[in-house]
Amino acid sequence: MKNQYFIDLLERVKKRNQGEPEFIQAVTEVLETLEPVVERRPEFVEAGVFERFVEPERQVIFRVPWLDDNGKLHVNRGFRVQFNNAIGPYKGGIRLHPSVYSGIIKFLGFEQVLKNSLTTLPMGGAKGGSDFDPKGKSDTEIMRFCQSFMTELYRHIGSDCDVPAGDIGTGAREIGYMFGQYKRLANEFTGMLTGKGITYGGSLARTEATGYGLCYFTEEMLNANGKDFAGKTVVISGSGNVALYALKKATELGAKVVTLSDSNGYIYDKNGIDFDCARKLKEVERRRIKDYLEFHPEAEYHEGSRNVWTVACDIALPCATQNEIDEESAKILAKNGCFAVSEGANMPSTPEAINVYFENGILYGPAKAANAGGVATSGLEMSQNSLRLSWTFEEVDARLRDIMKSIFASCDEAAKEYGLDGNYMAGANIAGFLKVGEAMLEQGCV
Ligand code: NDP
Ligand code: 2IT
Repeated sequence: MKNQYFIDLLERVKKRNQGEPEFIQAVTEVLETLEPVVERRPEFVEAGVFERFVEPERQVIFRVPWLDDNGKLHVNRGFRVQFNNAIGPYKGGIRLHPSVYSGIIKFLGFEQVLKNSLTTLPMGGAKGGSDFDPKGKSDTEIMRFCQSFMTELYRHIGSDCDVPAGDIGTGAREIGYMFGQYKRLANEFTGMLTGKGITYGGSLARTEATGYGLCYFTEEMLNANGKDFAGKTVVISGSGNVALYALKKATELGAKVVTLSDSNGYIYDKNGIDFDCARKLKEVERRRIKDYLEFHPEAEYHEGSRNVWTVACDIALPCATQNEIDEESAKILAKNGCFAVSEGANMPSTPEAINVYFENGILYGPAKAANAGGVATSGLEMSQNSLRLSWTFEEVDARLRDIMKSIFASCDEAAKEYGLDGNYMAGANIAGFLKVGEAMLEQGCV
């Protein structure tokens, strides 16, 4: 970073957010890529827009007590970080994973501000979650946790204020329990959560949206560079919501997806992963990915989730978690001839891995653009709830496809305008920031 104002600002962010490396990582990347903006637009500096941009508007941390099936009490910690509502109500998912702490929720909330801006829809950015581990819990334990979590969270959210949704560990089941509890506490039926079941206000295609959107964005990026998915070998990490529907759409677009993974290891199927089998195992039966071999004995299972990046591929779609591709893995991808990395997960590549992509001319689709299809479709769910009607799957999917095209175009154009042609990471950060920054300028010192 060369700009002294940004160097000083980043120092203050580091001091104020000690022990939160993921948040510092996200802010550093964004400030680095906004350097050309700060030089062209001094009014943002004069109005303190950047200072406000890196500081959440509100952070709530709360106790979540719940009883397990044996009557034993457990205490988890709940979070909601409402980062920025300059362009719309706060919006962003809820992560339930033992690794959750304020640094994770803050980095996700910060990224969400820019991502939501790129979607073209009026949504601010937020994130929430808990260090609760849903693995191995019964449905009744999950329900008691979700009810306790919402008993506090409900004070802070609402359809015109803050609209949470799913993320790691939070799917349709958890959203259902949280919705039920909110409705009971607030005595109102509104669209205060997205990712709801279809019978009570959910949108068709929301389940598929992040994975499908990732493939729509990636296909745009490939096409703009004279390439496409057809006939390509794809490596996908993760086997959750995003990974499964990325697998489905990439396969429909003519690619062969040869891997899926979980935190224990990965499967390799040289014939292409069988979507129906993987979906049933993971989404319906909540089993481990290695169980795929019971149905496809010709496939292989390898321990160690990071080793998935050693599988040779043309296109890599990381869909598990932050910092899952480090420098070493990126170098292996490059050596094996991978020409595109497009991110379904949030911040899955370390800064060193991103440098490797650029050094090797690998097309790089950054998370906040590439995985914005999930929240974009959440925005469409909010629109349908406000209209009190529901659109067909085809209509939502067509809107999603248009939004992903427009996100790619915004990233591409902003990168070109600032002399960074082909750097979609810089393009995403600049285009995402400009809309929020302009809104903050016009709204004064708030
Ligand atoms: P799920 O809970 O459905 O699936 C998560 C997957 O990632 C599982 O396979 C899980 O394996 C794996 N995983 C989680 N943590 C780790 C870890 N520390 N190391 C290795 N693997 C891990 O979550 P989603 O599919 O919804 O989310 C995946 C990613 O996509 C996240 O980064 C999320 O923030 C991002 N995202 C999600 C959106 C959505 O709409 N759901 C929208 C945009 C981004 P295991 O079962 O072993 O834990
Ligand atoms: O990271 C994300 O964009 C999500 N988890 C989806 C958020 C949403 O509000 O749909």
